[in-house]
Amino acid sequence: MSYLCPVSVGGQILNLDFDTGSADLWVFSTLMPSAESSGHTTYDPTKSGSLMSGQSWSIGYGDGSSASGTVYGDKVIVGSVTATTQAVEAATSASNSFVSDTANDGLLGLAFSNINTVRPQPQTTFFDTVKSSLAQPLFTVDLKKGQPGSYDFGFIDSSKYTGDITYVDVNEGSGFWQFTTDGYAVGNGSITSSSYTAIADTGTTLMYVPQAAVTAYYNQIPGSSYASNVGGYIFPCANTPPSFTAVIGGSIFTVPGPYMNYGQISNTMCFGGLQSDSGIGFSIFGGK
Ligand code: F41
Repeated sequence: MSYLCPVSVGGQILNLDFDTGSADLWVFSTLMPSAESSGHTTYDPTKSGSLMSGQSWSIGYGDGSSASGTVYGDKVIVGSVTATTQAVEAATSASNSFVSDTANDGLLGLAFSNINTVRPQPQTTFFDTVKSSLAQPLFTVDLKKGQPGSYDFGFIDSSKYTGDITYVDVNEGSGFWQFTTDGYAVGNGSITSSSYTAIADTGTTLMYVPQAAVTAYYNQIPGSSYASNVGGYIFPCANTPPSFTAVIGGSIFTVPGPYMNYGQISNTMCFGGLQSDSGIGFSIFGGK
């Protein structure tokens, strides 16, 4: 399940999925065949948009989904934050997983603008567009289990965290919120030092980490196994999985065991929230 936020796009309210793992703001639009847009709220660029002539976009995501279309300049409002002229990428086509998810009318990418897919002239993300107008040049994410979370633009709400904030260098040249992670632990076990590159991706549901960490994790769950028919590690739902800890910037971050159960996939088995990153090229700290 994704977290959706109502966003005003040219005065029309669409439900957009906020994604720190991509850098395009694209929307279902009246330019799509009705077979694709049916059930979605669509952006009509003729009402308020200014065509950015000659610009187009095409994006493919890590899960194999994709979308493409044309580009308009228009006003975008998120909560109390306004981008007077934002590149709004109006879809002419979207792949089936987007078409079938009628709760979701598009994406608002919060990765770095250097991976924006508009060509020939890449465009800035909503955050880069509004950054200079914010009280502080930052946004925060507070995700919850089983209830809506929140994104704040321009300020740090001290009621949303406890303790000290840990800072880590970000390799923004990658286009992602990418940083080095220094180790992991399973449950109450000791920390294994291990340096791996990871990204913080609110658009990805699960966590994908190096195979060694995944193997160590499922070794602690009796009856767990890799199930090729469902493409991931599964475990008996009767067992509460252990917590998973990552070492980042000298601090430890622990995902509680009950959060590591993605859901039931058969009478007795559940799909694990921790999966292997092999083939991706980096680890992904997802969780939505
Ligand atoms: C909507 C935008 C966010 N993506 C899904 C569609 C996230 C995504 O593609 N994540 C992802 C999933 C993966 C992966 C790499 C990235 O599964 C295996 O490798």
